[in-house]
Amino acid sequence: MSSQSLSRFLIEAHRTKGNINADLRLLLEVVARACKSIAIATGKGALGNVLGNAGSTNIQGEAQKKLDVLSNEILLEANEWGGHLAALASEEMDQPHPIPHRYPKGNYLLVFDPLDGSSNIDVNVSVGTIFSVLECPEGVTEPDAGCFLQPGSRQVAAGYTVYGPSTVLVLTLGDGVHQFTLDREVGAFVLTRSDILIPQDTSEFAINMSNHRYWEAPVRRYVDEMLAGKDGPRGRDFNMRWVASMVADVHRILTRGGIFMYPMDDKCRAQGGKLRLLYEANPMAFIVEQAGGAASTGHQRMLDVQPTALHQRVPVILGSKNEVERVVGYHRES
Ligand code: AHM
Ligand code: MG
Repeated sequence: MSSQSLSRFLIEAHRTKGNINADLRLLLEVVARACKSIAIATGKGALGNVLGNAGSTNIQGEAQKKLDVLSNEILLEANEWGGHLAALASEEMDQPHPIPHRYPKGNYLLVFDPLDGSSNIDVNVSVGTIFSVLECPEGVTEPDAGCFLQPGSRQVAAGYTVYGPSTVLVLTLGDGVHQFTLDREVGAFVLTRSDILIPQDTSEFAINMSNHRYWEAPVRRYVDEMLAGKDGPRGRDFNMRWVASMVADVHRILTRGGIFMYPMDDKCRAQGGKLRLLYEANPMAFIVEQAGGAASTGHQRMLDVQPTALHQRVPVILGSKNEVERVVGYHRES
């Protein structure tokens, strides 16, 4: 069977299935092209003088890495002139980036975490890009931050890339989840898995265990029961993994199942959680649900959360459906 490129996949989604239009097709092609450039930059490592801090901080008060800044610029430059976007927003920018007046405007809003897991850059562990596509509210020509405050259920597409041993791009258009692997010789993303399904049950969990004493009772109960293994109420052993790059942890779950949690805890309570709703939690929740999994804050389906701020944070629990439902059940009981 001949291999299918991302371009062909998108053309067929447009022409045959009709689930995207020409503008959305262009948008996704452009994001994928920008991700190829980011893959090249991250791949150069110390040789490209891209490691280390940029010497600046972002709106969240986090020190920006050189690659955070570079990846943000790559995505901005690639996307602002194509005529498919009304505005862009990013983890690395306080406010949305308007489309310069010299370019035509389109109807979509793009929001992204340009380089997720950036604490892993300098130690040569997988990082990635997360993106979400929304429609610009009708009649708005100069979108502000308020235009981005749409629940995740309104996303028209979402995806992420992992810059790991290979570069993969995982995409949903609301019609299943598909994985493309970058063919470095040809310079094209090639379809390598379609209609990905997350197993409903799992024996693997991902959480930053060092926060154990800060967690709330339901999460502590859930994790403690897994740690008790064969001797506890679950009656079997569990395995733990934590990459500290959400993209890599979620990708493992899409590959062999599992549950990922960055729950509410006493350390992040004041800011509402650790991970960001619009460009981390929502795109991943859309992908995970489309792959048959579940995503919740512990109290509410992630995709139903009504955002109130561009850089809003939320507790995140996602992955294999039966395990997510168990944690949500423990929240309900408490
Ligand atoms: P970032 O977007 O600044 O890289 O932060 C998000 C990352 C996630 O990828 C990851 O799950 C989490 O932060 C790791 O947090 P911790 O350092 O507590 O393990
Ligand atoms: Mg991130």
